[in-house]
Amino acid sequence: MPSAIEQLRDAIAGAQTIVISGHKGPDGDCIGAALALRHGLKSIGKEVTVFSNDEVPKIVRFLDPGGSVIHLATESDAERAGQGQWDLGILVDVGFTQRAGRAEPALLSAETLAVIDHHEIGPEASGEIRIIDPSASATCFILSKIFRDIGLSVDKNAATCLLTGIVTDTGSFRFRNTDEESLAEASELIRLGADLPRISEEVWDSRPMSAIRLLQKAFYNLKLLSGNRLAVTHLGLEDFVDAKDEDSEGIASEIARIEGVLVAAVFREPHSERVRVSVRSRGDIDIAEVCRKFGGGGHKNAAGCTLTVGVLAAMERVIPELERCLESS
Ligand SMILES: [Mn+2]
Repeated sequence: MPSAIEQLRDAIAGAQTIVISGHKGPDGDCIGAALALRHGLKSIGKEVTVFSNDEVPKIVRFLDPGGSVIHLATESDAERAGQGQWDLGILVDVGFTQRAGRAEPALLSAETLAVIDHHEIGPEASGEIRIIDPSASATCFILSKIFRDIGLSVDKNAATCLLTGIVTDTGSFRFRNTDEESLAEASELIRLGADLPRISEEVWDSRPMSAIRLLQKAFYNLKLLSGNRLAVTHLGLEDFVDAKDEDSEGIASEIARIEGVLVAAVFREPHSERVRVSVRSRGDIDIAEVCRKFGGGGHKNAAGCTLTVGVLAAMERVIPELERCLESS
């Protein structure tokens, strides 16, 4: 029985057309992984298409100056994409095709589907080929480790894409998932030409004013609960008139920085009655479990969920669960 890595290597070797997508609400890891694969696959002559349910977030747009990621904005885009006959589909940074949103039909139309992910997803994950390692700091870390084994070579551009995923998912090597291996892999990627100063500049130090305004509002709405161990804030529909949801990226981590706070949650309603909740925790407090109760998921210390109610109703439902989680740990 060939290993999953061997299976993917063979599937790539045998494929001419390849479709790639990450999850809805793409982040640096998911876009970095998709574009690194695109670079590697194109350099060996494959026809590669990268789809995304949502636009590439601004912080990682520098990875795709040619705009190669195709944004599937409507259901008819999704349908058309699903008619392309792909030899191989690759889903990155998520375990279920459903979470690829409008890119799902394209992935499902592929003859073979591979999944590369670092989330805790269980045996019911999508794909015939699964390369899944929940202990990995980032999907880009996994990908970087296996890149050569699946028949691809890491050029400068691919190295920058891969390092971007590791940098964003580890918060520039500050989060608890930062391990010796991630640092070693990052070092190897820098040796291969990855541009770390550029990544840092684009990812952390190029925030649009609209994002700072959201942060301002989030701090204004900040409340400390459960004996100052739970920090909660919210952004309502009206706060997103001049801002996009991606502008609220990073607010949860910002709130979680407060001394003594063990759990931090941001509730935001960028679209009416669709509240996205981002939760961060410290130490052994597993907030992914709380998010799973609401149909979401993630990692022990960084997770999220979406509720189809207004922002205040979402807070009423989730906050007691977070308080319970704090009390029991
Ligand atoms: Mn990731």
